Parts: sequence; structure tokens; C-alpha cells
Amino acid sequence: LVAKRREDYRAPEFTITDIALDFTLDPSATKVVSELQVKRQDNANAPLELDGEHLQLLEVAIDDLPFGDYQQTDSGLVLNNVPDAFTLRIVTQVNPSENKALEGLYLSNGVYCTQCEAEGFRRITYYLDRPDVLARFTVKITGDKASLPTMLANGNPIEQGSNTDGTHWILWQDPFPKPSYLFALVAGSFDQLTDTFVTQSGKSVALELFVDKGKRQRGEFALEALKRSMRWDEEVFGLEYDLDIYMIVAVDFFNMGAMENKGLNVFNSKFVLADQASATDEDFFNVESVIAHEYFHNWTGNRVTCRDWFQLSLKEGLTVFRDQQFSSDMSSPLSNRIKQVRVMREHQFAEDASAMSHPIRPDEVIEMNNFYTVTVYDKGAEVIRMMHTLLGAEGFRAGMDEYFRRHDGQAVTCDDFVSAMQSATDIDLTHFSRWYSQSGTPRVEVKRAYDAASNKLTVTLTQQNLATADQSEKHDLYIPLQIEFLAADGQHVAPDSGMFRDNLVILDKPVTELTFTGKGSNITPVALGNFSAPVKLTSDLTPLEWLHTFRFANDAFSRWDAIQQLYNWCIEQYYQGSPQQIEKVIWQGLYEAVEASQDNPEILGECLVVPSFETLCQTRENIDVHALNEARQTFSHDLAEFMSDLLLVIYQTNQSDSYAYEPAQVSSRRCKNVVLTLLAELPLAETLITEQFSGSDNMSDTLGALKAAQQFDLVLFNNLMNEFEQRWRDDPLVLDKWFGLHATCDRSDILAQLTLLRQHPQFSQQNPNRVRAVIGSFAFYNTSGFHADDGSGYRFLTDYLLELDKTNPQVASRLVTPLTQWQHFAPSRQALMRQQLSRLLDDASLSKDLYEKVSKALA
Ligand code: B3K
Ligand code: ZN
Repeated sequence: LVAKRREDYRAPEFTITDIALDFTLDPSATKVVSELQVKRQDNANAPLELDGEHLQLLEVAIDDLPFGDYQQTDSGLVLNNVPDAFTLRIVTQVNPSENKALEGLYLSNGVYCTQCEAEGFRRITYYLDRPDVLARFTVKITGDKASLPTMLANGNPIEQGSNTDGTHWILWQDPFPKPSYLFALVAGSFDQLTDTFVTQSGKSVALELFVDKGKRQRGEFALEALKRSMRWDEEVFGLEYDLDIYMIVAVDFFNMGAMENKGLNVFNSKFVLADQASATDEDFFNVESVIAHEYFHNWTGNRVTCRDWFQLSLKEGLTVFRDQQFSSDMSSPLSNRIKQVRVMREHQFAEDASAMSHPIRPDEVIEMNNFYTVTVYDKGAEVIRMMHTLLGAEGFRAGMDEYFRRHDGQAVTCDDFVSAMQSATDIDLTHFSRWYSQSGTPRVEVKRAYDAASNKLTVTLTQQNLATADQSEKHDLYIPLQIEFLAADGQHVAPDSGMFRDNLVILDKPVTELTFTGKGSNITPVALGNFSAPVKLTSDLTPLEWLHTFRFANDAFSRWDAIQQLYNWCIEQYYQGSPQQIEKVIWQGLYEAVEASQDNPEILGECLVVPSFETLCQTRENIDVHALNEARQTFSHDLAEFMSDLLLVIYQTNQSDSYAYEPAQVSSRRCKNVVLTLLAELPLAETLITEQFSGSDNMSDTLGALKAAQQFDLVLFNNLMNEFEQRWRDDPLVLDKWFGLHATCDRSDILAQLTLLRQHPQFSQQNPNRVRAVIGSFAFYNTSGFHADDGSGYRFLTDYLLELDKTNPQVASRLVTPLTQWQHFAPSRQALMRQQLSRLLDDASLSKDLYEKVSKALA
């Protein structure tokens, strides 16, 4: 298997201006007639090489005459001696019911649907399946009238009719030329929600949401979220929707979250369906942000798309940034920012420290589906955010306007984006753009030195870019570091010079120095405000200075982060076996910090979350997993004990009468449930847990009680879980929460439990949501079970992946991630993990998805 390289990009030799598709739907033999208008792009005499996989070829004709001068290969069809411009007719047959990879055309509970990004269209017909070939699509669908009353494709329906054999047909036309990855077809029987949105220029858009029969009410929130997204994009970016219809379909079998197909988004039902009884606040949040994300793609992704897949962050990083800004406007900037930073510290830093490390614009790819990563998406969004910080909101908007002015209707590169942004202000982005090509997490160190003779304090900011698995040579980056300085009395002080702007310093070389003259030695630098750059920060702050930061910093994120840093330091003392290093004044300081925040449930709730095990791993090497996990738990226990009276008060004050999904309630509920998890360390929690469980009128509180019970004691946990199962046994989406809780339980017989879960009537290996709920939860979040000392957790995952890879390599390849991230652990554990990776690599039929990750992890 050879990797494709970014630098090998070549413009296509042919293009396709128009495509007419004609589908005759049948579960095992769907016929696809494709008529392409093909044009040669260069003068060479090259053959036409079309992509195609898992297709049965029935017919080829050029300009209405049968054509025989072609070869079928493993990866497609090569047509020799073709004219410079011609009509190519290709008839293929596919088998949707056997398609368990859920790429191309497949069946989800009887619903026909498609997933084409990145390279799934080639499983539908032979085509130039690459994003820089943009064609106008018309799509005719014929299907059984009774079982498939709804038949959808991109654009507008222009004609329909019935046949005498019980089938009906419909013709869709999409006026916007698009790459094949944005094609979609859906056919099935649904409940439908409809609405209208009037755009800022007065155009009326029909909104249509399709959900499983009986689930209409659960779709209402998503439809409202869609309207909020449409309005927001007009207000903030001046971007209006461009078709007459916007359709969203929810399906149960889906490999990822959702897909932004032009005018016809297909969604994992998990990101559409939500109501008070069945969805948590977090579910509501996710529904709204994924709805927004896919909607925002209509401009950043669809109107302007990627030239090639190495440029994926062009659309994904930018669209994630846009959905983050939207979410933050809809709810609260602070908790949103914390959520985003948790993803970076838990998952993206881990990826960058592993063999899968890659720049946000990768250079080498074997299987493109492996690169829909936290690096491309979330670090990509951080890079866009840094541009936003540097250019300011206005400059950023001007750059975006210029980007659309230059590139609407085109397939472009990340460089094109940066150059449009560059044109908006005087700020030179040349050095900055290295963030696109360099992988790895930079380290930034903050150190102070005081010279008494001159009464001068020097703050030294050092950046260090260490080699990663994919790149040995590194360069200095252009890092915008938000920073403030606190004097001993909590007042702010400013350095002598050297700031880019108020509170912003640029680190563009290995060492940057800021000096303070005549202000004494006692100055606390508060660096990385608002997480202004995706870096790992170390500093010489003392525990008491973290508390000082919490009290006096202006930046709310920095205040939260100060407490996180302090927790990290405390846990380290436990880990080193000397918790007595944590002096009384520190415990007391933490108590006071919590006490002082009582009227702000938002920051309070976030501050009472102890850093996750995964986050703790990112700043340590040679980790003893169980010792670190235990250190974290013991610290949590002691913290809960130390402030139990206060926690009880907070728990009692944060009760709301009747449920609403609105920011103040969400913060307060979160605060209450975070407190309950901490209290679950103590015997007094039992009544609180059972009472919350039985009195709950919403899924957030129910799940909060279950999580606390899981922490508290197995007997209570099992009782409540049984009750929960009785209530929700026929609701797979809700039952996923139940599966996930069982799979993350800290118990010695966890593997037997997992076996039982796999035998549960609602479990299905074909359904990615179920697989992620059971196997994914275990591998990613069951620290004690997955990392069992005898390697049984690793073996369990490997056994499972060997099976799953045969049907759904894309999902298998996601789930292997924890096994590939062995770098931070002690050598003996690394060996156990690598041993299982070798078992995977030994499988001769391993998919290229798994092969790419496993071979890198073993290199
Ligand atoms: N663009 C899709 C992701 C496609 C993943 C293909 N393996 C969803 C999104 O990012 O909006
Ligand atoms: Zn996206």
C-alpha cells in the first residue's frame, strides 16, 4: 500500500461538466445509469481513468455507441482512445443491503441513503471521484411507491410521476456545480417536519426534516437550531442560503456525525433527535452545534470546496471555528471555550504525541477517512482562531469576504485561504502559515528572573518544537500568546515594552523576553489567556500563585485554567506518594476559591471538574497508569471530603423547578451534577443519588445520578441501571448511554460484562452508534479495564477489531486509536500494547484504514 503525497497533486486530465444519474432502487440490485459530459483538459492523449470500487459493470457507451476499449482494474475503469469531448454512458449495479461499510449507497433500517465523502461516490458509479471536478447533477430516482414514499436528492425536485408497476419516480436538479462527495440520495418512509425561513434578502426557503416514524416531536429542537444557524450566518458573516429547499434526514446507521451534502444533509439520528426526557443538555448542545456545522458548510465547503483532500482543514477547521463561534453566541463563551480546550488537551495533544501525528494539512495519506481527525478539525479550528485573534473580528470578516469574492464556485487550497486573509490587513501571515505544515504541540515555558540591583524582573517566554513521528525537523512558529500580569495586591501591571497589543505578545522566535523595571519581583504572569494558541504551557508559578491567578485574573479561561494547573500539581504530589506536600493553606485556598464562586454556577461547575486521566497523561512520560489513576481518584476523594459541607450547599442551591434547555439552567444543572460526582466519593451521597434518580424529569439529571452511582458503589449502580433499562429498552439512542455507562464501569469482571453487553438484544455490530457506545467507551474511557495489567483489555479490543474490520473498516480504524497511543506509558505496558498491534498487522486481510494506523504505530 502506497501513500499519496500532497506534493504530487496534478490537475485532472479530464473534467465532467454535467452528470445525469438514474437510479432504480432495489435492496440487492440497484441499477445506476450515469450519463457524463466529459471534456479533455489538456492536449495529451491520456486515457480517461475513472474511479470505481465494489461495482458490477453492465454497460459502457460513448456518444450513444457501445464502447469496448477499456480495462477494469482494482480501483476503476480505464478508457482508451476517447475523444476530446463526449457523452459517456455507464451502467452499473450495486448491492445496498450488503453494504455494511456504510460508504456509498446503503440501507439503514430500510432507508436507502448515501455517504460519499471522502471517496464513497466511486462505490455508486465510475467517476472522477475527486473534489476538484465540479459538475451539475440531475438525479432520477425510481422506487417502490408503498415502501419508499419519500425519495430525495440534492437541489430542487423538478418532475415526478407514477409507473404502472407500483413504482414512482422523481427528478431532482441541483443548479450548483459540485464535487461528487457532496452528492446524496435518500429514499424511505419518514415522519416529516416542515418550516419556512425567510432570508435577509427576502427569499423564502422551505425547511424539511425527515425522521423515523413516531419521532416527529424529537426533531423540533433541531429545526429551531437550523433556523438559528441560518440567521446567525447572515448576521455574522453576511452569508445567505442559496437554494429553495434545505433538507435534513436522520438515519440510525451512520459512520460519523453528519454530512453536509448540498441541500440534503444526512445526519446520524443522535445529532438530530432530542427532547427533555431522552436527551441531556450535552445532547441538545451537540445537536445544535452539528446542525450549525453542516449548515455552515454550505458556504465553507460547498460554495468554496477543497482542491484535494490534503486541504481538508480548509473546510473543516474553518467550519468548526464557525460552529464554535455560533455555539458560544447561543450559550456561554466560557464553558464553550473550556469544552473546546478539553478536546484539544485530551485528544488532539494525544494524537500529536502519537505515530499518527500530522499537520493540519497532511502531507501523506493512505486512507483519507483516517484524516478526519481532531488535528484537522479541532487544531485546524484553533489555527483559524489565531488568525481571528491576530486580525481582529473586523479584519477577519474582511478576509472572509475577500475569500468568497475570489473563490466562490471553486476548489481551492489552504494557501488560497491564507492569502485572502492576508489581503485584509497589514499583518504579515507568512510566518504564521507554518502552522499548516508543521505538526506537533509546541511547548511554551514561562520563567522569571529578578535582578535586585536594577530592580528589574525579566519574564522569559521560550518556545520549543520537538520532533514528532512524522517530522524530525521543526521550526519556530508564530504564536500569539495572550498574557496578563498581576502584582501581589492583585492589580495589573504592564511590561516595559514588547507587546503586540494589550495583553497579546507574539512569540516568533525561540526566546522572547519581557521586562518590568521598578516594579519589584513579585509579579505573576498569567499566560495563555483564552487558550490563545494550541500549545502546552509550563511555568514557574507556585501553587499559591495559581490561587492568586484565580482570584485576580481578568480572563475567565485563565482563572479556570489556574485551578486545573493546581489540581494537576496536587495530583502529582499524590502520584509521587507525598500528598502531605499539599499544605493546609492550599486546601484552604481551594475551599475559598469555591466558596467565592458560589453565585457563578458556570465557573464553579467547571472548576470542580478534576482534569481527566487523558489530560493528565499529556504532561507526563513513562506513566504508571494505575498509580496515576489512583492518585487522581484519591485526590478527588480528599477534595470532596475537605469541602463536603460546601459541596452539599452548592448541590442544594442548584436545583431548578421545571426543565428548560437554556444557558442559566444548563450551568446550574451541570454544577449540581459535577458536585454530585464529587460527593459520590462519600457515604452521604447515597440518598442524594437515589433521590435525584427517582425525582428526575430530564435525562441530564437521570444520567448525572447514574454517573454518580457508578462512582459510588456497584450495588446501587446496578439497581438504578436495571430500572433505567426497563424504561428505555426500546429506545436504542437512549440505551447507548446505558451501554456506555456499563462499559466504563471500574470492575474486575469488566470483560465478562462486555461480553454480556454484546449479547444484549439491542446491540448490533452493524450499527456504529452501538459499537462506539460499548467498545469505544471501554477503549477510550475505561482506564482500569482497558489498561488491565495482564493486557486483557488490549487483547479484547484487538479481537473485536479483527472482526469489525471485515465489515466496517472506518469505524474499526477510529476505535484502534487508544491502542496506538502508547507513547506516554511505561515500557512494559508499551510492549503489551504493541504486541496487540502486531496481531492486527499480521492479519493479511487488514483494511487499508487499519493498516495505515497500525503500521505507523509499530514503526
Ligand atoms: N464532512 C463530513 C465528514 C465526512 C467524513 C468522511 N469519513 C462531516 C463534517 O465534517 O461536517
Ligand atoms: Zn465538517
